[in-house]
Amino acid sequence: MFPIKISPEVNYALNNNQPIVAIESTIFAHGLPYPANIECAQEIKNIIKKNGATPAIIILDNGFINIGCNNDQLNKISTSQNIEKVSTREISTILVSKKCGATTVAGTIVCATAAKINIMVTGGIGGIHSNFNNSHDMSTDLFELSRNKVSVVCSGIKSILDIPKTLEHLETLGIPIIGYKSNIFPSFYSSDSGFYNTYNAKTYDEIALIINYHKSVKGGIIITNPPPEKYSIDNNKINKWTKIASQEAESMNISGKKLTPFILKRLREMSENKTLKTNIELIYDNAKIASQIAVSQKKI
Ligand code: PSU
Ligand code: MN
Repeated sequence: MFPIKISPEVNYALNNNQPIVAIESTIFAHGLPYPANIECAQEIKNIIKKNGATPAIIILDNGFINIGCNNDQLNKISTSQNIEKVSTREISTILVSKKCGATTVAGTIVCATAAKINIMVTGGIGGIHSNFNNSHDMSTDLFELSRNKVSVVCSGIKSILDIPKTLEHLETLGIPIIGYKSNIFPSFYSSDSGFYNTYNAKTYDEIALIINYHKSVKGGIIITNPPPEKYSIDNNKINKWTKIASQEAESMNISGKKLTPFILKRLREMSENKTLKTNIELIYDNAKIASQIAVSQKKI
């Protein structure tokens, strides 16, 4: 059993059967720069509250999983340089070492499950890298989605990943990919990818019912939401910048956990901060959708 601290706000919601939305914290620790990260975190919490649910940012700190971190902890993960990225296999060791860690989608799913929260929000989930055949690099996010009943609202997968390979694997794992009012599987910064969701849901109630029926199966569902049209960036531009950044990373020997932060930083620079704006706006929209689905779930 994990040592868990639940914030009074989240505890109240759990005890009163109120909707709760878990929030991945790697976005703030490793995805967005300071001070955009901390502003984004506060705004996500506001959006979730405005839409009738209780927000729970999940982090690891001083030997505990914190479900609903406080402002000091949020400040720490947003400003400190040495916050660990916590996926499934890091959870127990980071707890024992009492270090501070931000959870990935996989880490958030595991912690949310332990706290009986069944929906979470993020920007983009992990998936399969294009060089999978050589590297075998596939995110634990897919695996945790397949064995926990936590649904994830996102705008697709990280922009550097291989969409068709990831979609194939999600099919193998039996994970439904439900678009909210959309047929198209988004490619994070862009509302189009040339690939499709498995279902286009017209209402939040419909998605809540899908989640309810899917309880009979081990595993969660993915709910995709494209970035708001106003902030969507042309896919060709993103692909071009990503290619340049990947080549730079290779020539600088940047790989593993350092790769995504490096590429995101270069995309920000090459796009003159457009990717940053899109990243933030899509998370806000995903937070709204996750809260509305969480509210709908309580009506069933
Ligand atoms: N999307 C991004 N940047 C990120 C991530 C997603 O644009 O840093 C993080 C998320 O926390 C996701 C994780 O769960 O990367 C997946 O990492 P890995 O491939 O190491 O499992
Ligand atoms: Mn990986």
